[in-house]
Amino acid sequence: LAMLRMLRQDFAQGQLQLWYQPQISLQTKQVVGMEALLRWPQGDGQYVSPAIFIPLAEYSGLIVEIGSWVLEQACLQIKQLEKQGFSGLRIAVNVSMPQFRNQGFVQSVIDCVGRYQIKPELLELEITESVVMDEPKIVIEALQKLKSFGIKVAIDDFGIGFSSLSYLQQLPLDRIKVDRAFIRDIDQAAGEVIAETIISLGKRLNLSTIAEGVETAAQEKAILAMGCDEVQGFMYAKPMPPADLLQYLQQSA
Ligand code: G
Ligand code: G
Ligand code: MN
Ligand code: NA
Repeated sequence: LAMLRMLRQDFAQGQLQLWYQPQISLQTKQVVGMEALLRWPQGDGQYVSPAIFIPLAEYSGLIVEIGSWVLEQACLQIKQLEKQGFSGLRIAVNVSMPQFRNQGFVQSVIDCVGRYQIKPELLELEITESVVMDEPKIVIEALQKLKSFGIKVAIDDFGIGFSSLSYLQQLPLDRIKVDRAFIRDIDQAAGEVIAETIISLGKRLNLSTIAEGVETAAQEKAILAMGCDEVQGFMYAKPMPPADLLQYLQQSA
């Protein structure tokens, strides 16, 4: 595959970028953290969508190397933000199944946190329902070790996958990310009921909830009324390159 060859080459040459999308507390309106999102720039100023190149990286196994680079960048960013006076901001990183299958994964995350001497609770791992369902035993065991070290765990895109609710009990979760499909449809009866149900499920399980893809004031109002804790969406900020992050944080402080 030509695209995989290009991805491998650009990654090796340091061309991949890690961008950050702010996450905001609905109670305080303060930025509480951000999600790290890969970007693959092309020569013409365009970007290949992660929806295209992440599956390719997963299928080929390249995601293991890319993923450890992402973790390294995220830990470095947490450290840099701390030096710049933003010491309590967490960074969430997406983790794919091939990374969990790698024997050294848990230790490599712990080592990374140690190398940068950051608080483990400022690093959050995002896993999707499909990752959980793929190899529940491997994933639960790895997350339990990481959790006991202090690292946070969020379940991503919640509600659109096919995970059994019993995994909400078995996984050492801190946060549920309500998939943006339900936020988009929150002005419709079904979307509203589903968003509300996920948020109250989270509350009753003592998990923090974050709504993804919030784009309008009406959507914000609706999830606030449902008791959602945090938001992430274009209404607040789009994913931005690290060079823009400090200025954004200073402006919103
Ligand atoms: O930023 P955007 O909406 O285009 O990202 C699409 C998807 O790509 C995200 O929802 C996420 O699942 C995936 N993605 C982005 N960055 C990473 C990453 O660093 N690792 C993994 N495994 N997936 C990522
Ligand atoms: O990992 P996950 O698939 O949840 O990644 C989140 C993706 O959602 C990112 O790629 C980001 O670009 C996208 N996103 C974040 N906020 C919004 C939003 O308000 N609207 C839309 N359409 N997409 C968003
Ligand atoms: Mn995510
Ligand atoms: Na998501």
